[in-house]
Amino acid sequence: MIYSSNMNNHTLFSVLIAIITILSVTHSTLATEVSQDGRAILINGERKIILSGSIHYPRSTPEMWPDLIKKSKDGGLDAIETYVFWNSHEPVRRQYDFTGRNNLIRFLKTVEDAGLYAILRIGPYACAEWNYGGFPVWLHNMPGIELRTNNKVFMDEMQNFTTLIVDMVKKENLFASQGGPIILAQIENEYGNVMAPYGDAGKEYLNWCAKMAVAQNIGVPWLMCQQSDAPQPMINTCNGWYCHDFTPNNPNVPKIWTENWTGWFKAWGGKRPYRTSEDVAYAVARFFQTGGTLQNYYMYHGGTNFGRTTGGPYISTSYDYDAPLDEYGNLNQPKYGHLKQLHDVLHSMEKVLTYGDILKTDMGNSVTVTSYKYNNISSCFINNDNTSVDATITFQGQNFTIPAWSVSILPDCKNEAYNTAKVNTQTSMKSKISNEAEQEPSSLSWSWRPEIISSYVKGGIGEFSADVLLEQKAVTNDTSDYLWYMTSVNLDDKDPIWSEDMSLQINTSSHVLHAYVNGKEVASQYAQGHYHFVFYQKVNHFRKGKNLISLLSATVGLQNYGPFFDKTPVGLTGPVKIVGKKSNNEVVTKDLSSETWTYATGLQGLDNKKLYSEDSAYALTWRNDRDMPINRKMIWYKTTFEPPLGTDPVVVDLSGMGKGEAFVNGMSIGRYWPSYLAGKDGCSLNACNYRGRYDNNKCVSNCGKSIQTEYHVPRSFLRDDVNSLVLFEEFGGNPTQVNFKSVRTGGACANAYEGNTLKLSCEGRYISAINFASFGNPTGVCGSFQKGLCQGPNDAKTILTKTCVGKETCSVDVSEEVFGAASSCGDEIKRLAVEIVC
Ligand SMILES: *[C@@H]1O[C@H](CO)[C@@H](O)[C@H](O)[C@H]1NC(C)=O
Ligand SMILES: *[C@@H]1O[C@H](CO)[C@@H](O)[C@H](O)[C@H]1NC(C)=O
Ligand SMILES: *[C@@H]1O[C@H](CO)[C@@H](O)[C@H](O)[C@H]1NC(C)=O
Ligand SMILES: *[C@@H]1O[C@H](CO)[C@@H](O)[C@H](O)[C@H]1NC(C)=O
Ligand SMILES: *[C@@H]1O[C@H](CO)[C@@H](O)[C@H](O)[C@H]1NC(C)=O
Ligand SMILES: *[C@@H]1O[C@H](CO)[C@@H](O)[C@H](O)[C@H]1NC(C)=O
Ligand SMILES: CC(=O)N[C@H]1CO[C@H](CO)[C@@H](O)[C@@H]1O
Repeated sequence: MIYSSNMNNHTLFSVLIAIITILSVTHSTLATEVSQDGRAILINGERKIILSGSIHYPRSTPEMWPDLIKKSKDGGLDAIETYVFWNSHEPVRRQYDFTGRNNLIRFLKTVEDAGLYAILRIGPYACAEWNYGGFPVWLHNMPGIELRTNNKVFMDEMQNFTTLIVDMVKKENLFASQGGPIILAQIENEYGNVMAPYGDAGKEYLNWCAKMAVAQNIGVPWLMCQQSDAPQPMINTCNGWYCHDFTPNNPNVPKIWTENWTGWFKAWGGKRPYRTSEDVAYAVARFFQTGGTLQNYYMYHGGTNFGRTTGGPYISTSYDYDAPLDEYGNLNQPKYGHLKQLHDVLHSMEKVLTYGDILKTDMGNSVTVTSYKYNNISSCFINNDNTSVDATITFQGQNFTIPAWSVSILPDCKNEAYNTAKVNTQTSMKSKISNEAEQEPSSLSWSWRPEIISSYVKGGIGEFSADVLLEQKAVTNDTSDYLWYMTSVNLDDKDPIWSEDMSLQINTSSHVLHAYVNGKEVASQYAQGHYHFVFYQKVNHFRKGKNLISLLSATVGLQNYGPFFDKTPVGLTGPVKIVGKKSNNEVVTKDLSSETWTYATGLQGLDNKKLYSEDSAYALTWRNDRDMPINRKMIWYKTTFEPPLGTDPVVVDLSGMGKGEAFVNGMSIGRYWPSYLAGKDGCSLNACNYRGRYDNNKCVSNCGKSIQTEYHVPRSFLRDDVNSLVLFEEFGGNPTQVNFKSVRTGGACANAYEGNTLKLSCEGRYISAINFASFGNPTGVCGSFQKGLCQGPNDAKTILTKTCVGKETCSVDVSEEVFGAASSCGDEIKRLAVEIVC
């Protein structure tokens, strides 16, 4: 293999030449050689700095891909990385889907057309908050299978799918060895984090993965992330919040960071996690300071979990991830711009970082100078890891101040080109504009119909029966979120449990459980973040004779992480009991777990009749009368709307709704659950302090609120004239507040340091006014800036008004030449604070 690490440079070179010769005979496009050594990935023999970002193709639309990828390139990325999502491509065994959002080849070609590299994580296990880790649930139900271990049934299926993907990609000449964009591929994923419980079988499986991958003969190196014992020639890589302390398991492979988490995902009922730009930049700069040469942002664009693709349980439909590009593909400023500046500086130092000699000097108190020397070039990083105290150090006769928890980069070891804590990029504020086409939410007119459940709750009619409680995935293959469990029980007043005070007690691994007795609703409960809960509810209407108990179990995304995550049960795990309390307080229970249970998969309207579908045969069964039910369970609502004008991204605000699934023109835009509010405590009123180690609980907002009231409706789902919105409401809601909005930049703020050029932009609109501008030591935060004690003599507001108002973008040098000498500021580094209105 060309990337075998035990070859010397000379052999490597000859092998490469041989391969290029072979390839150039078969293909007209010129092959790109990808190899590696202890410092970096080499492209055509040259060591490279590679900045990559994750974009998962099914989380946006093919119409969005060119713009997302162009913005990634403009943001200074060299490569786009994606998983391959097995369950989207092979929903039924040997029946494939590579259309629309699943068009992997079109996505890779879009990356190629933009002139970027691609990193293909075939997995096929995908650790991405994706339903069931990307495994099709039919796989789980194959006889004799064990997932992610030395099991022939599983390995045959994994090899079959991996080979299918590799063959498709090869056929289109997309590997770099064929002249295509893919420079690296990945097999398995973070298996090292979970391997121990699998014992020897896990180790055997890992070795098999490596052999199977190598045999695919793709001509570019394979990665295994979080795998300290990755067999050669797999390159093991690091994932995490920080990776500067990581060392690969082989001195001849470079230090690669495959997942640098730019933020974190959101969960229903949870608070909103975010990660500051200062801290992401700090983590990246520390990685390159300590010899890293390839790193990937997880995510660069998070996007949307359309349909039922989200993992779980309880992961939200928005997968925004606080990434540099927001859910809709807009720039998330200042993160995008602050990282772009870092990328530009790192690229400018590519040669010295990949070929230079490294010298580390400890300056004490958590300050280190790392200098890189190559020929006559010297470049330096100075980091201050102290979490509270800024450091002033003297280095090569010059004084430098390094703010706490920051890295300064000096491409010539003399002048600071970048400091991770000094954000010179504007902070954009998104405003949501109501739909001009529909003036008021109340102008949407709704029709409705009930979901028909009577055959289950009154008739107990299902598809088959069994004398046990069955696990939900085993019955449904996850073809629906819903499974009915129904049983009959005879009661009379001689029954020991018969009493005035009878309850249902159900141990369940359902994510949501709705209970009905004798056709009448009892209650709906859910687990609140856990995988298992006990449903408990008093039932006043048990009767003498036959009683029908109908339990509807719902999933909200299947478990996708952890050892044996695939075996996490869902559905009624039992026991199911009737609990009777006698007047003397004696408690008697009747266990129904081994009664005869009748099963029915799915809901009639949702899964059989597909009432959301544009060409549903049931179009005439909707009612337009004035008696539209509000806050009632199991109701369908439907309306038509004209889309907001323009090209800005569109969202539908589902405030007032309970829980369910939403469809636009027959396409699912995902599950919704705006009624589930986050806990009230834990949000700080102050901005998050970026200093100190980050984790996903450190910076949260949105306490006491819904994690997601707005749902992305991709423009490509919409027609110019009339569109339909259909809501399946499971818990009860009121659609009269539902409305469509477009998302645009409403304004921006900046607080840039002297010596920088500040770029201001309304991202496609015009700057209409300058609300505030001051050069000196202004105080306050965006929205409440105030002039400081010192400032330049020229009126900053007038200067900015002249330069910027009426333009889409403008640039201004933050300097005394422009704003006048602010000598009263003394030694303090001067800043320009600006607030613009779009
Ligand atoms: C589920 O998948 C298994 C294994 O592929 C298959 O045998 C079974 O028929 C499927 N069941 C349903 C309900 O689709
Ligand atoms: C996958 O398995 C099917 C049989 O189920 C076989 O026809 C097909 O050739 C296999 N594909 C690959 C790429 O091995
Ligand atoms: C380094 O050397 C090269 C060639 O000798 C020269 O062109 C270049 O200007 C020098 N750079 C610096 C920073 O001295
Ligand atoms: C930061 O520096 C201060 C002052 O030198 C010192 O007291 C403190 O222990 C340091 N803290 C950390 C976390 O490095
Ligand atoms: C650096 O700082 C020290 C201590 O504050 C001071 O004595 C020295 O003059 C400074 N050097 C330069 C070049 O400014
Ligand atoms: C059912 O849940 C109760 C309450 O959490 C627990 O005490 C009991 O052990 C559970 N029973 C089973 C069989 O899981
Ligand atoms: C999945 C995983 O590796 N998580 C780790 C990521 O890094 C953070 C902090 O470095 C750890 O706390 C997580 O366990």
